[in-house]
Amino acid sequence: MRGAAKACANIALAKYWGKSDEGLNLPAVPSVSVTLDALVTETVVERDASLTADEVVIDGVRQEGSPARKVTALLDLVRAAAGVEVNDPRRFARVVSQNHFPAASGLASSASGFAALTAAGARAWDAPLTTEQMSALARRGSASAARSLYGGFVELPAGVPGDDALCARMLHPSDWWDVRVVIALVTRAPKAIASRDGMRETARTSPYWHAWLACAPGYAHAVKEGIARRDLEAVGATMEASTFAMHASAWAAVPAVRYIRGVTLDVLDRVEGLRRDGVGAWATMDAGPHVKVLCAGADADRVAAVLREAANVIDVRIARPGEGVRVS
Ligand code: 2P0
Repeated sequence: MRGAAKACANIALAKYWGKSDEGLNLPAVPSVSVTLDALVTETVVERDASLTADEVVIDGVRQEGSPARKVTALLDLVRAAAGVEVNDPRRFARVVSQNHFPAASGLASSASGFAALTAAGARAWDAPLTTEQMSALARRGSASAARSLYGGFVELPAGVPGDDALCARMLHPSDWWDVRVVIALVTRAPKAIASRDGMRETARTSPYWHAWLACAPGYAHAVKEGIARRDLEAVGATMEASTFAMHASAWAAVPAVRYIRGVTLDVLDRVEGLRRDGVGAWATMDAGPHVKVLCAGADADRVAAVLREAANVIDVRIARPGEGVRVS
């Protein structure tokens, strides 16, 4: 009757941007990520036959409208997998989800959120799902969530339209490589453009969309090879190339889809400065202005200290490769 799950967010080292099938939420390009132990979402799903709709509370706030509908849509997939009748009047549940994140938006909470929701829901309805099947279901909520079912270093291939079984897979466990991701939070403002809308507009209007599609598989391949060799310079440089190619394709949309703010550039200057000083540090940004810096475990404190000096950096956190979803 009740399932609880904890999932970590993840950061893409080779970026996902764009869909091959909007209905099934299939990515147009392969992506590679590292799961992060410092960004955790904890979700409880409790079936309650007295409810007349799913009740959704995220970070203490009752959700209505689109966020609640997205949760219900994912729970409908879990319920279907468990054999619950579509119109069963006793099918509803109470969902309580808490993000244990530093206080700022745009930090991949949809990845950890949908991963935890899928796993907690599967337990609540005793759905006989493998991790692969849960990853495929979580993907329907948010493609990056498919990766958060797994710990360590994770790949999500591009999806062939219609292939609803597409799931992520673990490449290497969390103890494979002693790297850190240093997260610099630069604003508390909510995200300007939902990534789903940003991707759609990039595909629809950007003259660089096809260039992005052509380049992205090469980035994913190079990142995978680099992780296998534990080659930080190769992974870091490719991650930056993937990041800037993704953002450039979005900037060229009409009107521009721009997540990078002035303070983002200031942090990027500091990361370049670290490299000039001989510290192996490489930056990435997702659908928001925050900067995440990949570096060796031994360099993380120095990188964090330099980022803390930047004006407008609100908070700096150091994350290690984290574990996959845990259910109780
Ligand atoms: C990623 N991002 O690979 C990329 C890089 C943002 C930039 O996955 O539409 O919330 O729900 O599948 O997973 C953010 O997009 O998008 C994302 P949907 P999602 O991490």
